[in-house]
Amino acid sequence: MTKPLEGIKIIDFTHVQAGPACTQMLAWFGADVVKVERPGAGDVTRTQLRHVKDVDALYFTMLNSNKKSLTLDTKTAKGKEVLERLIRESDVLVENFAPGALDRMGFTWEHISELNPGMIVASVKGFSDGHHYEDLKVYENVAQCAGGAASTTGFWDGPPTVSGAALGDSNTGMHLAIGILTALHQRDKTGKGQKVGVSMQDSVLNLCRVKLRDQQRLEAVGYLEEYPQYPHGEFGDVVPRGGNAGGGGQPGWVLKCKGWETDPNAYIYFTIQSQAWPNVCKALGREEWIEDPAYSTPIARQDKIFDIFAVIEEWLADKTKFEAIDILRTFDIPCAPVLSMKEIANDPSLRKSGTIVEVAHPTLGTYLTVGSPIKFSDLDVEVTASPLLGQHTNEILTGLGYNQQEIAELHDENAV
Ligand code: CAO
Repeated sequence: MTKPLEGIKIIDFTHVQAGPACTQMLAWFGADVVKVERPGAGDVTRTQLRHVKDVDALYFTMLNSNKKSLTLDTKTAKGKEVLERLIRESDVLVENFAPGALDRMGFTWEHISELNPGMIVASVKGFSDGHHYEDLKVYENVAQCAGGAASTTGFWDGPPTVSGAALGDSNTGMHLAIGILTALHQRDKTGKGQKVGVSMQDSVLNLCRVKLRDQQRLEAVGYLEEYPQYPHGEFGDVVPRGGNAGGGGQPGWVLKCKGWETDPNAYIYFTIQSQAWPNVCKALGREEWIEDPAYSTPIARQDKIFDIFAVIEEWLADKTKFEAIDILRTFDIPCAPVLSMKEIANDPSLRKSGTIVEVAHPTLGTYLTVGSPIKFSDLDVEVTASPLLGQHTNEILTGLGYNQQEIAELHDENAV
């Protein structure tokens, strides 16, 4: 079967997480992704957080599957020449270097588009072009703080908190992938390439849209009725941290289940959605709350929402999180167990759907990774091992027209 992105050639000049997550996804969907790495060193994640000596770390293998690796020193004259050949016959160059690094290497947008007017140059930076912090180097948590996630995450009596989800890194990579596919689509119509830029700050903020909504509501009326601070607490002039409150109109909370004293994840998320309120009452055996005006509307419930959660926790006290969900699902109540990474790794449904996959790697052995979260009716996404450093160097150079002797010279001069 032909894969949707087959024939699209991508120069993958990315490192760490944000860029590699983008190009990995495009590789899954069939693009020919050539990861360009510095000879002898490669992507820093090959060695970061290793758990097997001298073997590529999971940090690398889980973000670079389905790619090829070309070692190339693009600061040498010969290396630049190889990159120029590669640019002439590729469709997309993706990079997430520090601001200005590609220019300093001599590969400005003008130079690249001169070499190949159809080229799409896609970049991740910490902040967008022209931003007053545009010169900053940025990592995950820095972006979460700059993008509004940290100030709105955590509990009101604690400090700003970052999420375990890679909102700054992988999320930015996903935004970039959308940008690249859009630019490819436009190129089909115009024949022209273009620059695509995504900043980590912007990508985090795009996921914090509801918090910007809340800032405006707060400024208009002075309170936010779905936050735990309402009606008993105080509001200042900025969106407060709301603990585990729902971000939308559905109040909810993380509630203790049987075993919470010893198991840090013996909890469920319970949502008191308006439409589900009669069923919540039935599940709890509190049918009298259905018609009681003190409980029957969301606004009536809000001042005693934590008393209601306490009643639900009483109900949960003799049920494991899985037993509780099995009961609540029969009442059509939106809820889920808080799953640990161990439970996720072994979840039969995630294995069956290909969201958790086992990959055989030549030196690391078999490891687990997250497969495609996007499912297609006409594409099976196969996840293959990440390349060893320089595994495809000679193959790619041959494809670019270099003969054996020239390849040997490139190696001798440490250009590849
Ligand atoms: N051949 C020769 N030189 C190479 C090379 C190659 N194949 N690949 C990289 N280099 C050079 C770069 O040109 C750069 O050189 P100069 O500093 O002389 O311009 C140098 O290696 C270091 O690149 P860098 O500055 O990007 O790397 P860093 O480790 O100092 O910074 C990071 C890392 C991530 C903070 C920075 O790249 C960055 O801010 N990127 C944009 C935001 C981003 O993507 N962050 C997310 C990372 S995931 O958490």
